[in-house]
Amino acid sequence: MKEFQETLYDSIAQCFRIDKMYFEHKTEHQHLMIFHNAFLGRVMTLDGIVQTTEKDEFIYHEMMAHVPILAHGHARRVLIIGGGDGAMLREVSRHRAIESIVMVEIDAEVIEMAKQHLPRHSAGAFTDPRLQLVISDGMEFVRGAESGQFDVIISDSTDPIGPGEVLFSEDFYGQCKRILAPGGVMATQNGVPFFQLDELIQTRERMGRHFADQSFYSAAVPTYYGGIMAFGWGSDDPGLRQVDEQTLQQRFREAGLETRYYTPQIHRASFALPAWVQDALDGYGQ
Ligand code: AG3
Repeated sequence: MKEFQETLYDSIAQCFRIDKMYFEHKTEHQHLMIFHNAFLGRVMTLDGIVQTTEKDEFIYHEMMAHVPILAHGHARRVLIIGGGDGAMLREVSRHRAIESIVMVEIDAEVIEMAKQHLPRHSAGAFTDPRLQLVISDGMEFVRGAESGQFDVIISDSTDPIGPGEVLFSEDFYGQCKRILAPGGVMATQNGVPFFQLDELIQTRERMGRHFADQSFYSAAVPTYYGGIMAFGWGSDDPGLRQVDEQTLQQRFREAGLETRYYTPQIHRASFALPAWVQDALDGYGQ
């Protein structure tokens, strides 16, 4: 029996049975694997870390796309950093009112292989005429981008190891803030606090230096082992985090979205952090 054992943490690991291997290759940037697991469906890993599975990807992608977009309320221009599997793009493109989507992925091979072996993730979204796909380092892209041009930025990154590390730097958050329009918001993948508390605190400090309102929201994604995953939140408008349920309900209905995890109630509740997480953050930044 073949198995994949994740190498994310030192003292503990999760293990998946590989029922069929679709693809395994060292790309220009990272080690990419796509395999089938009888329970999870297709699973994609990068550098030994589970990125996404067919069974639970909806939780992560719905929460990272719909929470910032519906909190914003009139987002027209969205930037996705990373997200090579195409599922973030799929969720963003479901918002008909969005006029342009720029997606910046460092690894062209991840996109190609995901289109081929993980087609349900993008579900055709790569042909969306509103999409401008850029193959580039996210950090370089934001450095070179014009100020004030995006309403929402979603950083769908790997963990801060390897090519994803710069996407957790203070410079990255500062550049994102610069290229957001007034009233804009950025959301980031920030790991599982139970195992990655230092990264949470670090993001609080680094992101908090650039945004008037820095916070986190969360969701439990089963294959990101260890309980809730934290999503970073940065905006200069503290009101975006406090949009009431009725307003969200109305925006949600108007957008005509059908979701499996996201609801306006979940949206509101996801900003409530467990006391031990809140305590760990207190005293750092905001
Ligand atoms: N990227 C986030 C993977 C995070 C895994 N980290 C962890 N378990 N701590 C997902 C990319 C999906 N589009």
